[in-house]
Amino acid sequence: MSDLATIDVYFSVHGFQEEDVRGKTVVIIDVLRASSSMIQALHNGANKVIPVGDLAAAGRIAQTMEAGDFLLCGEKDGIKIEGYHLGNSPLEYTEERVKGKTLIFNTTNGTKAIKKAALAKQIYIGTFLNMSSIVHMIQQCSDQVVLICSGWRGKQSLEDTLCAGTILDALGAGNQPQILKDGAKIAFALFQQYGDSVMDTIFHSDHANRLKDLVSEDDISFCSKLNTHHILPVMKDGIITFNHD
Ligand code: 3SL
Repeated sequence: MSDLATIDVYFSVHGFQEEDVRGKTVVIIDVLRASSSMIQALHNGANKVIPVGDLAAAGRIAQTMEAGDFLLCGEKDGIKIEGYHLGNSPLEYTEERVKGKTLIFNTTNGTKAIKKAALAKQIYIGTFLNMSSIVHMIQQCSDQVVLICSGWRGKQSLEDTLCAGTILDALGAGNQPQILKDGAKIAFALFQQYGDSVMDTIFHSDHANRLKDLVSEDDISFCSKLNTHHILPVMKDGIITFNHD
């Protein structure tokens, strides 16, 4: 990063205004589970991901495509949306299901955070899964960087903030980087508290508790793994594809 660039962390979709990210490089974090599912889908050969903010937008895009070329994907309150092909479990996004397909993705918080960050110069998708690719990108970046935690319905969430803190720890090689704004200092402090027990902390988070009766525990373990996917999903013109790190 350049000496003048800074890193900040915003804690939920409601925690920033569209203008706050204008011209900046943004990483959208939704550990449970939208970012993790998108990363897994692209890793398994999905052609592209089109994030949308609501049902109507998803329907409009689907109407412009050939049946068989796309999958409608996503959840409302953790549950697969009626009539959709796939929900929001990363474990559903197997090569057999997604290879060569366009995924139209609609989720409660994650895709809304992506859409709200539209004025950013660059938008990347990050989680624990592709942490090293995100860290590498930030190290090369000369822009102001913002890590946007998707949170839950306008509130902060432990797993997203811990993910942001883990990125900051990796950037500082174990020390607090010099260039942090207050939000980033808070995320780094959270990492210092919980960084030694990421999976256990996520299992005891409010979001994991909410999902407990709806999804398999395997989803939570999958999303808590570090550096399993060496890809860097990036959004251009509303479409997410990826570069290999
Ligand atoms: O809010 C979202 O975008 C989802 O990732 C939430 S859930 O894990 O599917 O409940």
